[in-house]
Amino acid sequence: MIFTVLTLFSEMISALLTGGIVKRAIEYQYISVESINIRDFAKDRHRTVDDRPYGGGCGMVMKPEPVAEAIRHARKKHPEAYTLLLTPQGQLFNQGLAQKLADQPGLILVCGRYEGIDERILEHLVDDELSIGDYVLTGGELAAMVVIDAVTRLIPGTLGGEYSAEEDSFSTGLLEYPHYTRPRSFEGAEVPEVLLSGNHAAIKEWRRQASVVRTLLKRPDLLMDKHLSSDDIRFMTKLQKDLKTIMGNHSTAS
Ligand code: 6GU
Repeated sequence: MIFTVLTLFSEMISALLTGGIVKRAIEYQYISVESINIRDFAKDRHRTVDDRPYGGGCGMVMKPEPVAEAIRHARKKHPEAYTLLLTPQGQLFNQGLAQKLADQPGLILVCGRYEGIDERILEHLVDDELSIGDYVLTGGELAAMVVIDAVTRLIPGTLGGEYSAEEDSFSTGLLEYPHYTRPRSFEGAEVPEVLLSGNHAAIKEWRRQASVVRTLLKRPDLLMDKHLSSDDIRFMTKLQKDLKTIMGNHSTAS
């Protein structure tokens, strides 16, 4: 996967490449990350990249010419790549989208700054717009880093043999089960007995049920359109029954 980031702040992107899985993925050549400075495509003496908005109003707008030139340059180099503009107005990024992007041969990530980019860039030069959440950042660079990180770890091989992305929260549609390591007793809190049992079937069942309970408690919205197995349904029916019993014992009716 070739990531090409078009930005005014290449040094921000460099921070992502200095450690962890992304650094290793570059070393093993699963991915490459190149930053292109949009300012290098400004034509005037002052290398101007922004200007005042037509119609008035506060803030500056990124001029279309340098951005267009930068995108064309990147596309010429990587004709197969999918071009994304990072903007709070874009489609919300999630795990499903990360998976789709991971199947692309390359991504060109265009980072906006100031109040936004001239609208005409959007109409002709990008394939899609992406947002990483309903809040406003000062620029697209952090969003581009989020996309690079989430997509990289889905590329086969990047996580190393010891771990797979298949059990991730969101990949299964459920939150992940809780994890424990040594010591067995930590400040009075014990590791659940079943995890010490060596009974793999029981551990698998416990983890699945823990995932269901966590999702139910923390992110019930995820369960609304999730296909649950018959085991899950049976488990949830039992939970429902237990809850009813408990509630019955604490009835406020009388
Ligand atoms: Cl992609 N850009 C900016 N500037 N703000 C954001 C965002 C992107 N996603 C959420 N907020």
